[in-house]
Amino acid sequence: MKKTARAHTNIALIKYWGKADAQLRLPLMSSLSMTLDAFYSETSISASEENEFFLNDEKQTDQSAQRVFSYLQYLQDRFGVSGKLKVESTNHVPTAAGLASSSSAFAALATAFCAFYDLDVNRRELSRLARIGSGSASRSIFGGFAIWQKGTDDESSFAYPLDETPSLDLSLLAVELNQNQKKLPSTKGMKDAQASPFFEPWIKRNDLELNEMIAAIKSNDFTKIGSLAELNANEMHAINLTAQPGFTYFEPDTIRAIKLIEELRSKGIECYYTIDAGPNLKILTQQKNIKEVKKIFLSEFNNVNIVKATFGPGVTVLD
Ligand code: 2P0
Repeated sequence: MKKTARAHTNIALIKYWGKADAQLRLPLMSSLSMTLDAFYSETSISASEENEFFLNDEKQTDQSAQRVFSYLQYLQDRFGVSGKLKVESTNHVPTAAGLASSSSAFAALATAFCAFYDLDVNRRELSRLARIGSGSASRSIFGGFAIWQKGTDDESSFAYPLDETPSLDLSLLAVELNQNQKKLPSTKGMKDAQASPFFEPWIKRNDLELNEMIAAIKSNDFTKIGSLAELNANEMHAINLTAQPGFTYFEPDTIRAIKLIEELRSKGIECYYTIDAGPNLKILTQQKNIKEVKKIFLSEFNNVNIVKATFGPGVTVLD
């Protein structure tokens, strides 16, 4: 018997960037994301003679396999089930997009695990299980806009849907400026960032920024959503720069791209950016401006890859 689940990647508009509990992956702040249609992971679980992990048809034996196996062991202990498992995962994320993400991977893995053992879990519990695999995965259980409320313990830290099928005209352009593998894993980055003198003030702003974003989404206010997302991302990167010692995910092309977006805005082409734990930008824009934004980025940068996405669905069991 084999069970397969599909989960889509999400991009945070209000970022998760700090843990209160590393084991349980309890965050220091609530976050809000957009699930994307264009990028997803499909993961199958079946019984096996030994634990095996295949990613895009290649058997993995490195740290990524260890992370998957120890997560499966955690789930087996939690539910009192056993057996060796074969995990086969395919990332439908254009490698060019620089969007390979643990959010879709662990959401699909948690869901395939529950389907394989026929466990009766609702989506809230699924979100809690995915969270323990990777924080951002808690949000990929849901489509559209999802909020991960930070909570105070395993029980109370989960994501829930804000609007799974938004009618808002909002597209995301994933711009791959730099194909270099990120040098600083986000787990370490978010730990180091806590040394910034601006970390505490940022955490204090979390409720305010989250509520403003929720209000902007409820009123379909693209301008407000875009500006708030850009501000929140810049706050996260400001904290990295001011950690002791400071660091940044930005590359020279990241700054060039930020300036290009400012230039586009000054010409009346409305677009905003958000940036995660890497040098690439995700541009938030609307249908009428996609063509122009793409054209200008393609003419300013050599070899840039741009992939368009909009709202995607929550996790599903395929068979
Ligand atoms: C987010 N990021 O909210 C933030 C913004 C990157 C920047 O969640 O350590 O892979 O597995 O819980 O979820 C990336 O971190 O971290 C992330 P772990 P995760 O999307």
